[in-house]
Amino acid sequence: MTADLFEAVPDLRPSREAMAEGAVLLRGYAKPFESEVVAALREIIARAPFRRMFTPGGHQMSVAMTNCGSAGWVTDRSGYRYDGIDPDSGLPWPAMPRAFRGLAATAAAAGGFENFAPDACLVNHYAPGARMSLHQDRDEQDFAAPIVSVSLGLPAIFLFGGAKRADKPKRYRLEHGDVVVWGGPSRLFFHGVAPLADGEHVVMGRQRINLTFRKAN
Ligand code: MD3
Ligand code: FE
Repeated sequence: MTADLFEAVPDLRPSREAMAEGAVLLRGYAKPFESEVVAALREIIARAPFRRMFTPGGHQMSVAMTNCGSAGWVTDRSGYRYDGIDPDSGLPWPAMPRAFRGLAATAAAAGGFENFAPDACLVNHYAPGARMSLHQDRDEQDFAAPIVSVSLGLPAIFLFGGAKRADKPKRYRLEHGDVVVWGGPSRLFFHGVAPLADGEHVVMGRQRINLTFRKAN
């Protein structure tokens, strides 16, 4: 049985670490999905290239973004929102690949959230120096659904605060293949990413990519 094999070979047992109530870190969970996920990612980027969007305040983000799925997260001078159309091409965002859907749903279940069916995947691209300041994710309709994040490439320091902006963030190093499921009370916690340190990742090169699966609508 699979469960017995994991017991007998402790290095193969997926690790789970509670970060807060409803937040679970599954280190290396995405490794078995790596080749399919990276291949699907290449196709998405070919159809909907990364772009650095502008915040409503007029600042250009250091993180470059794209999306797949029926809804995509966008920001411009008029605000933050989900939109089914890529504003750069005027076309619908690429469909959510099967490999993405499968990884997100099995990880959510492993984190305690059955039947997670994301309609949006925001793909974040960090070059060395790129960062994401402390914020909440609150542009989605349904906060009962978790958010699942998959880290690829260079390691990053993830800043995980609390319900209030003033709550001192804890720091977590997120590496290639790590998956985090954020649900329950942690769903609306403040979080961010420290400036990416330079380096070279054997599979992904000089970058970090984060897949963020959400139920937007
Ligand atoms: C924690 N992205 O896209 S992982 C974002 O690594 C975002 O690119 C980061 O924050 C990144 O909004 C962090 C994803 C994440 C997403 C939602 C969360 C972490 C979260 C909601 C609550 C708490
Ligand atoms: Fe976020």
